[in-house]
Amino acid sequence: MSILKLMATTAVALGLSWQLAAQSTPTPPAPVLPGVYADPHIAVFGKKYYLYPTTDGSEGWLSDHFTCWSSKDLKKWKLEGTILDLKKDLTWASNRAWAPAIAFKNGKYYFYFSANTNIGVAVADKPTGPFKDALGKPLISKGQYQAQIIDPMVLVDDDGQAYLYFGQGRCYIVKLNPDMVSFDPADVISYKPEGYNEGSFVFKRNGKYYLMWSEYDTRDPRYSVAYAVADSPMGPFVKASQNPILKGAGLVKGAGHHSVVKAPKKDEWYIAYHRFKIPDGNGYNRETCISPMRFDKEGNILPVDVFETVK
Ligand code: FUB
Repeated sequence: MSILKLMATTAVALGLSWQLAAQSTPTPPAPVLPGVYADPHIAVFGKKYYLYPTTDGSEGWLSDHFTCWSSKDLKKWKLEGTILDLKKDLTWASNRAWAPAIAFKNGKYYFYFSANTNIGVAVADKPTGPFKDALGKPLISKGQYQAQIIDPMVLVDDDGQAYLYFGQGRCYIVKLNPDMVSFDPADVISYKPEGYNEGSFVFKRNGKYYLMWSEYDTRDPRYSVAYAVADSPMGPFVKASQNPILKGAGLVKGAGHHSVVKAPKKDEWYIAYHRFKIPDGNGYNRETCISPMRFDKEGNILPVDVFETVK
């Protein structure tokens, strides 16, 4: 075969295989929130679900406020408005409003958030706010621990004890005091499972505590979610052998920084996460999606299908 003929045959073969690959890649579902929102923290209070995301759309994630969204079915989401405006509501930080988390205790809603790489806490009587800065200063300040002070998560256990998880680069864990806005620094422990980067999230199922986190950088298409399990909220956690449980596929890139919710009165679980916006997204333009999350009989989390939506 002449060189020219070989080149032509190879080009046809490559073209065909590209076409086949394009045809076999499923179309990604639409995001659940309109626009660019990331780090979604999902929760259920009563019969309503709530989402608390980071607002994307600027290089360096310079957003200065947090919004809240509500839904009865996890599919249609209503914007409840701005629930915390750093410029108006804080005296100690004015931007980089990132990765919040919500917790409910003693009739109050506690909103933990990253602001200019400190962690703060605000309190409200309703999940939709308005939230008021509880301390007038950060709960944890930049430089206080050997991690970037971002990405808080609070688990309130069945006995009412609350646990705070936070940190990028390393996961710190501590019991919160009953007031939900303080802790004993002497009780802080840290944990860095292989691959851990940021975005920790914890939930309890059948007496086991699942600590989940995101691996790689959020601007990396390989961004993904892994988990470890323990018998106690402070560990020791053992990383599951089947990881990651959430990652991009086909046109879905950078799927991560997630949270998990259980449907009331059912063993039905959903994972909220962000991915690069489709089309033309990147680590600063991400969008929020929700997919079902399932377990096997042993309680291992099964890989999430990023093309599956809530039925
Ligand atoms: O959204 C800003 C930052 O990007 C978050 O704090 C990280 O977890 C990453 O998702």
